[in-house]
Amino acid sequence: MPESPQFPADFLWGAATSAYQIEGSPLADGAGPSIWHEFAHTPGRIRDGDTGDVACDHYHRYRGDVALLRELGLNAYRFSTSWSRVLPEGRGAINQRGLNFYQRLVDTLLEHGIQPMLTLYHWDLPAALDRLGGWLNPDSAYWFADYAQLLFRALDDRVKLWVTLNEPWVVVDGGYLQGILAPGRRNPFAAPLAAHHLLRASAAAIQAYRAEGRHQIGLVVNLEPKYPASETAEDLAATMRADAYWNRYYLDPVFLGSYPPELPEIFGATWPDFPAADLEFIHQRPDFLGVNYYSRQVVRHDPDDWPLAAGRVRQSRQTHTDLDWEVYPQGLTDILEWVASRYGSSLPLYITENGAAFYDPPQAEGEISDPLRQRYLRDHLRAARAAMEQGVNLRGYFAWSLLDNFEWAHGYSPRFGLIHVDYATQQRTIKASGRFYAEVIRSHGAALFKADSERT
Ligand code: IFM
Repeated sequence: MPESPQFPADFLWGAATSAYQIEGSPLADGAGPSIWHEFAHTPGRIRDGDTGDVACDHYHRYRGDVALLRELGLNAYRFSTSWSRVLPEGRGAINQRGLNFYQRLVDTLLEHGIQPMLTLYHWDLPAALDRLGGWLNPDSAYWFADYAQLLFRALDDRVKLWVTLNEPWVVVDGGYLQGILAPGRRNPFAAPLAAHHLLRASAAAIQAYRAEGRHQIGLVVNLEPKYPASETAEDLAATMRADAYWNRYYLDPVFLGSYPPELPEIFGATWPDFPAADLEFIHQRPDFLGVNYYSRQVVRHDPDDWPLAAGRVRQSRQTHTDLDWEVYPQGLTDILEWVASRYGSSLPLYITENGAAFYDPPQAEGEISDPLRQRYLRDHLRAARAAMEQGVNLRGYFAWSLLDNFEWAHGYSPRFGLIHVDYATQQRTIKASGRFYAEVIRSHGAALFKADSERT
């Protein structure tokens, strides 16, 4: 009997990666160093002293990796370009060999019938620009727009889905406020400025795209729904602060033209008085929004939590991943419905990342059984489908990640891949979750709703 499809025929079934996390060879063929190259080479910054020098060696193995995407039946692939591969100094002279790498990658994807979604910035700012202040320099918006325009001109004939920034929240919180990610600053005065210039940069790239691009450009944010631990006024207020900081900070200015009112309260004296003209400029509606979803937060007022006073209550009865992130599929339905209701139900949405770090070693026969990841995938895809049934305009899903890869300050120990990577040999092995995803794609989602015993 034919399986009844659960997702539209044009739904994008993808997987996501980013340049520094998989490519390796960060300085090859004339590329310049990025802040992540320098940060990873700073002793003590990354677990076990890991770096992205080799990573998954995707820079040399991309053809094989695209063949794996094809083998899984994916029709879309989200990747990022490394700014300093293309512009070693961040601006000025072009490194044609770096640009050629992305031309070859896109051509190979298209030869295999896989639609590229290209992210222009997934955290790896050219180190030369960081020396000029990085995202603290107001000119960073123009540097970014110029870099984006170079990529548009080179690839817009083949790339139909563009993303300006990946997760500006993480760039700012990890890189400028907490100092645990590149460039490693811990400065409450810097964070709101970096956030503001990132938003200006995204708007400048959207404006540049509107002038000459022919397809669609969007923004990708990481969202985490916030639920109060109790109904006390303190917990409810803490939940609102956490929601403003995590979820509305990078969306309200873009879609509504203003920052959430809680932010000046959170940042206190370090919150600048931003010019109204900047907010007008930032207020440019992208063609779509990418949502990265991993977990939720149950919030309790906690004066020791800086800067939000909004602590996380661990839910001991729930499964947690190797990074101690609670597995909570319902949160995906909730956050998608929230986005649609707050920013407009016609806005096309993609789940641009979703996945879990679980370590499952290869078995003797070379198989890799990863039941917790498989269940995570199944339950989150079901949650996505539930949101669609409530009217959410969801167009695609990208699993994080295609391959096990460099998980930033955690190094290589957390494994998110649908495909296992043996870092000593670079051998790739499709995990059981990857095979399951292939079956889901082949059946247009019907396999998600079969009882485990029915699946082949
Ligand atoms: O690996 C990261 C990715 O670079 C951005 N989003 C979250 C993933 C898992 O932490």
